[in-house]
Amino acid sequence: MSPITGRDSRGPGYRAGNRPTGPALTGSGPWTAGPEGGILRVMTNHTPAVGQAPAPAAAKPAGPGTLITVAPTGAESQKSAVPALPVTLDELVTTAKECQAAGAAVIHVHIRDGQAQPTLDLARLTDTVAALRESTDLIVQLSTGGAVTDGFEARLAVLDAAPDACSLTCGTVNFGDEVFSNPWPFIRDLYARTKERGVVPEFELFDLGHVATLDRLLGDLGAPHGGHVHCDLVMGVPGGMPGDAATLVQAVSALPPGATWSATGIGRTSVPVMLAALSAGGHLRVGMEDTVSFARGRPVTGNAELVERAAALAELAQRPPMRPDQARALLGVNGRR
Ligand code: KMH
Ligand code: ZN
Repeated sequence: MSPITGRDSRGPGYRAGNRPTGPALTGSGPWTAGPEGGILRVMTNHTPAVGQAPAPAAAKPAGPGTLITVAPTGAESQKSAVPALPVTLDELVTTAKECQAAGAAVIHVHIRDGQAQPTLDLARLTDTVAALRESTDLIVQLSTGGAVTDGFEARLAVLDAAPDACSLTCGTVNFGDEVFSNPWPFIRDLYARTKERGVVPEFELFDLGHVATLDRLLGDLGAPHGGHVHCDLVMGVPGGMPGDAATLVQAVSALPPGATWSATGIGRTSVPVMLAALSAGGHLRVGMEDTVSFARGRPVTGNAELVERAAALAELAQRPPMRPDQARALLGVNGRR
């Protein structure tokens, strides 16, 4: 994901009229807000006393396998500048098959229109979900973040394409010269809709403050569909948390008990974040949404080589890539609908 787009992207403020009309959901599960949990606990973890080590990681250590998510396209890079970027449905399906063979279990999907520009067109999204299901076993996770120019109503409507899973970003963040807008009412409505529709959310955390919002969300509305909390630390966005090992350890220590997590580093933070995540017991996200350089001065030739590198490092860490069925069990993703 390169947040340098040059497009005018001042997002609209969240309007009450955008809200879905589903029933209010009451909190349940271990995330009830209160003195022992919720925001207070997170704030405590964020601010160790001077000279004191950070609290030990509360999130669940990864099991024997590594969940690899591929984010092949994103909404920021232009096909004209990055010819290897998959932008058509055929290119996306080809990449998806290659990435599954290389060790990916989840695909995080942004789509493009006929001019290779980002779109949230529902018919295209629905066709994309069907095509990926037809050709791969990957868990299909649609982006609800879209592009910084996308409105809240269109981002909520992504769930109408009935994916297995979706991203759910837990707060607003500066995004290069732009703003990726995620106000609380939108987050809450999106989360409620995931529960109504039976879509498993992945909580995307671009900054440490987003963890407090995740705690608030779980406290207010209870556990996600599938019953398991899985987060993705998106690190190194200009305006978000930096992509380094110290920040990763801090963020992981603040996650809700029992949560699993992956991490992705944007641009040149890709490899350091991957190594830090593996050593801290986390899972991995890689792909051309997040980096278009394989190494300094060497453009990525395709998503599969990023997945291959992640899989090789996971093997080295003695936590080999999970198969899609193992990932479904971990994340609580139902069988095919
Ligand atoms: N394209 C970014 C503005 C997501 O997919 O949920 C948002 C993003 C996060 O990529
Ligand atoms: Zn994305």
